[in-house]
Amino acid sequence: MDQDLSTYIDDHKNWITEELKNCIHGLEDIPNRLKEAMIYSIQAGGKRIRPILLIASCEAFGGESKNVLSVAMALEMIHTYSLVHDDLPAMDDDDFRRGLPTNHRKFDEATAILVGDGLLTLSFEIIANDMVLSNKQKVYVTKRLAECAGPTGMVAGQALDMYAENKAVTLDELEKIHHLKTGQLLSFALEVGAYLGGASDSELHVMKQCARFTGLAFQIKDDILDVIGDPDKLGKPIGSDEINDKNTYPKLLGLDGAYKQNEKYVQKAKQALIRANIDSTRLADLIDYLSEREQ
Ligand code: GRG
Repeated sequence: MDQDLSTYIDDHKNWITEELKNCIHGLEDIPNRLKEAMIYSIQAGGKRIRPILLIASCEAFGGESKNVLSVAMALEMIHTYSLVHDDLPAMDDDDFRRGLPTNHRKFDEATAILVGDGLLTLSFEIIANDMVLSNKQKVYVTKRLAECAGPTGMVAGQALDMYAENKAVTLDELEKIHHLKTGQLLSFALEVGAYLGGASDSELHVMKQCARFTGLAFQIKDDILDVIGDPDKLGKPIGSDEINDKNTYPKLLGLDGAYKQNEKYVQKAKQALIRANIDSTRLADLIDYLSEREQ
């Protein structure tokens, strides 16, 4: 990876992580165990790609990173909540996340549920308390965050994904699931970053297209990494006893087909950036990084 991009990612990752930790450390009147469990998942690693995309998108339209810090943190809190809940026994029932015991394994199931609830609500609180955003900006950000994360966004995607388990889905159905489940928070990052950076309505329209293709490319790469890590997941029939029952791009398209689809969406996302007519080198590099990442 280009040294400049690598430094940009590392610097922002460290900054966001510090601010998230400080935010939760600073909460008063919160039960110790809940605080400890929230900090555990917030600092357990993670690429921080959503806040970094939000900041880069804001900067591409002339905005400053410090002005969108609370929104970037709110977005990462919601992402973290979704992972903590996704790992629960009632959902994916995972023992490890980011190389560490999942929240409910380290603490307990009820605490992990409350960690997710706490992070979700805290995200809206920090936007409401932000001293830099105007009230108009707060309303826009809150509305889009609720839409992207809620029951017509990420939560809908998670529900559709669960209900599709053990069933064969078409490519269109799979894209819908991923567009909602993974794509919505990534879309929020690119769209709302642009909005807060001062993008016009037509620029926002183009950034939404860029966001859609970026989200799909990200998910396809996630599926590819999953299969590369465990080739048994490729090609076994849905419903087979031997394998997990997830629908993935490599399962529908084959590994080569999934790589090609990923590349197609990366190109479409970058073409949208060109149409936005901004200095988008950083964003284009980040989109490449997402599709080339190894974890
Ligand atoms: C529980 C409401 C609810 C939603 C969960 C996003 C999600 C919805 C579940 C996660 C399942 C999953 C592993 C999806 C694949 C794509 C994805 C979101 C991967 C994790 O995101 P990264 O790679 O994670 O940004 P890090 O660890 O880097 O933060």
